[in-house]
Amino acid sequence: MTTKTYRAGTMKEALAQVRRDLGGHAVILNTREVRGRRLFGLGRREMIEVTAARDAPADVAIAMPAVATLSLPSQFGEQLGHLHAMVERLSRQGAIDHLLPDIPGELVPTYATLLEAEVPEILARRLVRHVAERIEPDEIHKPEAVRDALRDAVESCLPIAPPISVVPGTRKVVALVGPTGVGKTTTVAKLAANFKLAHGLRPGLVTVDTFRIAAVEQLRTYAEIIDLPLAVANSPAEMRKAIDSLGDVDLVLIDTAGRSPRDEVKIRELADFLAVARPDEVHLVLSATSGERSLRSAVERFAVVRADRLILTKLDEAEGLGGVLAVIGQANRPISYLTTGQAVPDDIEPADRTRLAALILGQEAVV
Ligand SMILES: Nc1nc2c(ncn2[C@@H]2O[C@H](COP(=O)(O)OP(=O)(O)OP(=O)(O)O)[C@@H](O)[C@H]2O)c(=O)[nH]1
Ligand SMILES: [Mg+2]
Repeated sequence: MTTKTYRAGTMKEALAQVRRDLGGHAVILNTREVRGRRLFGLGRREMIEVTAARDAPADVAIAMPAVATLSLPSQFGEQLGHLHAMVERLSRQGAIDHLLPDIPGELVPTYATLLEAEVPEILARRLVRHVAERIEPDEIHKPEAVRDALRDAVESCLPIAPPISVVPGTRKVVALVGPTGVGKTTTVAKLAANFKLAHGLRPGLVTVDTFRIAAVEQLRTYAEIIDLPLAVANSPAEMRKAIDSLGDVDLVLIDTAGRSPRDEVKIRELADFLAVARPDEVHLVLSATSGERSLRSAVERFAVVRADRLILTKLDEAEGLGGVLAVIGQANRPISYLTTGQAVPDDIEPADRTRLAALILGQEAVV
C-alpha cells in the first residue's frame, strides 16, 4: 500500500488533491491541522494535512466513496441536524470565525497590520475578508490597492454625523456627557470659540458640574476669555432658568460633570438634568486613549441619557485605535467631532470618515 500526504488550506481542497492524485478509491488514513509557513515568512496559517492510501487496508472502515452512502440511525441524523444548525448560527454570529482558515496568503500582512493596531482578532478577520471579497484578483498583489481597500473596509464601520448646525435666530441646545477627564469641558470651550469666532454665532454655556470646586471656575475662565454668557444649574429644577438666563443665544452648550460609567445613580441624576434641558443633541465624549472595555461600558451606561452622537477626544495621545474601531462599529451612534490636542480653539475638527479610518490604520498622522 502506498501512502501519501497532502496539504491544503481547506479539507475540500486537500480531498480534491487526493482524488486527482489517487483516484476515487483512495482511502483517508488520517487528517490533522498543521501550521504552514506563509509568504515572506510573515505569519502562519492553519492548513489541513491529509494522509491517504491507494489500497484500503482491511481495518480501514471508511473509504472515500463509502462516506456518501454511510447510513446513520435516525436519531443520529436528527442530532447531526441540530449540530449543523448550531454551527451555522455560531458562524453567523462570528463566534467561530477564529477557527476558519479564511485569509488569502497575500492579505496576511494586512491582517498583521490590523492586529498591530489592536483591532480585535474577529473584527480583523472580517475586515480582511471584506478586502478579499472586494479587491480585483489582479490587484491583491499591489500594496496601494490593498491599502485603499482596507481603508474602505474600515470606513464602512464608521458612522459619521454632520457637525452641529446652528440657524441664527433659533436656539439649539447641545449637551456633552461622558466619563471623567475625557475632555468635555475643553471640547465645550473649543466648540463655543469656533462657533463664535469662525461662524459669528452667539453661543452660551451652561454647566451642571458643581461637584468639583474647580469645575465651574474652569468653564468660567473660558467663558470670560471667549466672552460668552455662562449660567450654572445646581439642580434639575434650576436648569430651565439657567438656559433662559443666557438670553438671546443661537447655541446653548451644556457641560456636565464627568461620571464613572459604573455609577448608575449619578448617571440617572444627569439624566434628570437633561430631561429638563431637553437638548436637541447629546454627544457622548469618549477618549481614544481608553481601552475597549471601558469604551464599551461607557456607551452602554450613557445610553440612559440618550446620547445620540460620539465625540472622540485625545486622538493625538492614543496608540492602537483598534479597540476604538471595534466599539464605534457596534455603538450604533455616529461620530460628530474629533479632538487632537489641548489647544482651545484649534484642536477640534468635524469627524471625517476617510481621515478617521486613516488615523486608525496609522496611514495618516494627527498633525
Ligand atoms: N492631548 C489631549 N488632551 C486633551 C484633549 N482634550 C482635552 N484634553 C485634556 O484632558 C484634560 C481633561 O480635560 P477636561 O476638559 O477638563 O475633561 P472633562 O471631561 O471636562 O473632565 P471632568 O469634568 O473632570 O470629567 C485636560 O488636561 C485637557 O487639556 C485632546 O484632544 N488631546
Ligand atoms: Mg469638565
